[in-house]
Amino acid sequence: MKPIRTALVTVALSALAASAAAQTKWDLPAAYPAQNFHTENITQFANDVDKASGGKLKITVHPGASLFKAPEIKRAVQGAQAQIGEILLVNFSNEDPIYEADGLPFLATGYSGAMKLYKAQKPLLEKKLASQGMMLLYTVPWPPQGIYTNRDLNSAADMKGLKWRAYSPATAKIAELVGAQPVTIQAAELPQALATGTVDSYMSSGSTGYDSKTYEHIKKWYDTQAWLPKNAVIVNKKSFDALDKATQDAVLAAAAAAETRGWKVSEEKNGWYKDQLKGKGMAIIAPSAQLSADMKKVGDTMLQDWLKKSGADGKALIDAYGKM
Ligand code: PCA
Repeated sequence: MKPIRTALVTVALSALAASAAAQTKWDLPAAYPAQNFHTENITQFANDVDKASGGKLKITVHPGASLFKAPEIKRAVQGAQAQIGEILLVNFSNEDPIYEADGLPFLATGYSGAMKLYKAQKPLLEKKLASQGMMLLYTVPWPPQGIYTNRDLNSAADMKGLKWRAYSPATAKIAELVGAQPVTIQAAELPQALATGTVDSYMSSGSTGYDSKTYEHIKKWYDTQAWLPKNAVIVNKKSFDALDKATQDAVLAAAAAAETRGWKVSEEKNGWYKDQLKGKGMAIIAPSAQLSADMKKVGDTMLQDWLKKSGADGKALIDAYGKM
C-alpha cells in the first residue's frame, strides 16, 4: 500500500498531466500583416476560442506569410502541417473554378452583392473543401478592388504594356485581356516589387495599397469597385474531429462571430483606407464611363470563360445568385 502523501501527489500529478494532455495547440498561418483588419479579426477569433474553451485550445496566429507563403497555406492545412489557416480563395481557382467566383469582375459589387454571392458559393465551397479533408470556418471580404497606376486611364487601351502585379489567376487574366504584362506577386512581396520597379500597377483594395505603402510609388487609384475577393479560414477536418464536442462548439461559435465582425469591419474600413491613401497624397479617381464599360467587358469575357470551365456547379451558383 502507498503512503497517503505519495498517493495524493500521484493524484495531483496525474490531474496535471491530464490537463496538459487536454490542451491542444494549433498553428494558424496567415498571409497578411499583423495590423491588417483580416489578421486582427483572426487574432480576436483565436482569443475567443481560448476563452470559450477554457484554455483547452490555443491557436497561434502566424501573420505576414511567416510560416507558409500565401499559395502554400491551403496545402499545409490539407496535410495538417498547420491545423488551421487563412487563404485567399481566388488563389486556388486552378484547382477548381468554384474558388474563383468572387474574383470575377463585376459579377458582385458592393458588400450586399458580395454577401449574396457568398451565400450562393458557400455550399459549393464546403463541398469542395470537404472532398479535400477540410472545413470552411468563415470568410471575410477584402474591400472593393480598384486600379493602382501612375498613368491617366481614360479607357482600357491606356493599360497596354503596364507591368501588372497579379495576385491570382483572375487578376493575371485581366492583364492579358487589356494587354498588360502580368507578374504574380503575393501581398507579402509587393512592397519589394514596387520598390524595384518589377511592377508599376495592379488591382486591389485600398487596404492592400495602404499596407504595402503603394502611395510611395503610385499616385492614382481608380475606384472601379470591380469585385470583393474573400479570405477564408479553413481547418483540417481530422484536427477538428479530434477536439471534444464543447471545444468544437467553441470554435464554431467564435468563427460565426468572426464572420459577422469581419464583414462589418471590412465595410467600415473601406472608407478609412481611402482617406489614408488620400492623406498620403494619392488621388482617388472615379473611373470614366469608357473605362468602366471596358472593364465590364473584361468581366463579361471572364464570366463566359468561367461558365465554360465550371460546368454544372458554376451554372447552379450563378442561377442561385441571380435569384437572390
Ligand atoms: N488584397 C489582397 C487580395 C485582395 C486585396 O484586396 C492582395 O492584393 O494581395
